[in-house]
Amino acid sequence: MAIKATPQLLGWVDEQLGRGCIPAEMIEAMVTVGHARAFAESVLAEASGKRQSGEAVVVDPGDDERTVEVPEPLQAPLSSGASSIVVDDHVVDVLVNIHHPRIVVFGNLLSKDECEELIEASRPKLERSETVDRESGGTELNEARTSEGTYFFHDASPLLETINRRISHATRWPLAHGEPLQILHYGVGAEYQPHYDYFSPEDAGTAALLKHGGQRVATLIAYLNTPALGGATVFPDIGLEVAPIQGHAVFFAYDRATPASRTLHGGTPVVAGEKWIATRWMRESPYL
Ligand code: PD2
Ligand code: ZN
Repeated sequence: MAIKATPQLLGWVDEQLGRGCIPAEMIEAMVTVGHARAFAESVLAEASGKRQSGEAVVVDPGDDERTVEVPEPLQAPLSSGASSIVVDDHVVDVLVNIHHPRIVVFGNLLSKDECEELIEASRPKLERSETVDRESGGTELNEARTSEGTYFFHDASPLLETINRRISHATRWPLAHGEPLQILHYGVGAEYQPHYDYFSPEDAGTAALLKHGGQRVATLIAYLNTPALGGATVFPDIGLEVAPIQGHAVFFAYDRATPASRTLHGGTPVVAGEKWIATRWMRESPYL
């Protein structure tokens, strides 16, 4: 089945054509950002056809393609801004900054002591992880997620308050929009197969999940230890692998709940040792 261009992409091509841009250069631009050449050519043909026939390109996205405001962690791009930011008196490094999709890899977001304290607080509470049941909006056991985990509310302890406040300030997204901090523990062979973190508009259970703060718009995964081997976080759509290093974190945002967000991501199997992470999912509105 042919892939359909999003209204945004068609609108962009239409706008560029209106400005007199050269079609071959626009195809190259689309290929550079990751579109297949055949797809880029078909988008160009569709937009040109509409222009020639006088048909307006409708840029207004349908409900499924609705875009929302998302956190923007950095005030300036790395090329002109600083490679570290000060968050609550804590110097955090900005190691990688990707614009489309929006991904930032932070170094030293958490200290070694904070990571170890979080792990020790979690150990007695661990239970086999579940995933969202797409039909009911509840949770279920799933072979795609073979970790064990637990969660903490914002104010569970002074440590939790400090960490959640730092994540809120580093991502410039309100504290109240964060879900409880999830702690995950993976043993050898455990993994989290590629998935999207947003709730799919097609799933029957989504309406119930959206009642608590609306759609998820961003994720921050902090690494609480450095696995001996394996356990990278991968983004297959863009060929990115993030090394799990104690104290570092990967942030990514999704302004639409569709694969066009290009935020498919997974945790690869741990090959040796173990992996501990803390995940903060962020909602568009206060999480209640
Ligand atoms: O452990 C990871 O690397 C991972 C990968 C994908 C965690 C999550 N998703 C998550 O917590 O959403
Ligand atoms: Zn995830």
